[in-house]
Amino acid sequence: MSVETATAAASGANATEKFRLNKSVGAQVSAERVNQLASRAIKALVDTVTEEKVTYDEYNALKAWLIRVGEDGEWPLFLDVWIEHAVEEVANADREGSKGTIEGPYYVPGSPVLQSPATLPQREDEAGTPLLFQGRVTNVNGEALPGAHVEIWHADDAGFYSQFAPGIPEWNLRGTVVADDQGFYQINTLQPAPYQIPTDGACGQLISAAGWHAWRPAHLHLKVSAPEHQLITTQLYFTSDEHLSDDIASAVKPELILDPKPTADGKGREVSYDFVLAPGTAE
Ligand code: MBD
Ligand code: FE
Repeated sequence: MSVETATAAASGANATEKFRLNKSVGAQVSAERVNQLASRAIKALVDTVTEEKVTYDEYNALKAWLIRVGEDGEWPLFLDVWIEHAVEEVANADREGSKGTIEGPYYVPGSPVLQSPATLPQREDEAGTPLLFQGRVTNVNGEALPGAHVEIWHADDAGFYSQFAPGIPEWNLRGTVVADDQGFYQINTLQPAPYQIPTDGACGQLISAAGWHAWRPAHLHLKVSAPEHQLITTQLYFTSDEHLSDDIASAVKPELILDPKPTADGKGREVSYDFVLAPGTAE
């Protein structure tokens, strides 16, 4: 058996492959709209060159770096870390109900369906502090949404995601939890670790060349949905995490910070969070 290590190229290749598989490009975009957006984006780069007097050395460094982003499969990572937060804010600016934030590159649809109260799939010796995460899913009038789906995925205690880092069981720390007939959900899992985006690929190269850091605060990813309601894609963070105020992905919002308390048995932590879904269709 070969010993696999978590490389940027491997996790980037997985993220690129999953994107191709799961996110088919939907609506056609009109020539008018493509012209508007492409012209504006190119102009932003051209203005940067002109105003900053970019040299040929710098231009070639950019070219080499862009080629490497593709080779490392890091376009999903690059876009989700530096651009998606703005797309999410535009998309959900007028939506009622709970706040959302970015999906990021590591979502996989079709995780095991588990009735609440549920325990997420995990290894026998899964490391980490137990976390009981629970709450209620309602509509904007506070009425229960029985059978709502609380899809959750998160990194393990070492900061790795199943299906993107090697050697982790397929659905580890991923599940689709079905709320009970009063909209309550209860999920037993483990405290995720703060997450450092891969440092050995093109994105890591940019981060170190610019003197930035690669950290995201520890987080749970969620998609919460119910029939005839708008699906919410969100993340939840943990109070006193040192990266709440400097998330590399700019995806923290004050409404998304949990403050778990020790459980009665002293072995883990528990926290409640309610989701409010706006009327509408899934996406
Ligand atoms: C992550 O886990 C993540 O959530 C985002 C947005 C980017 C990279 C890794
Ligand atoms: Fe993440």
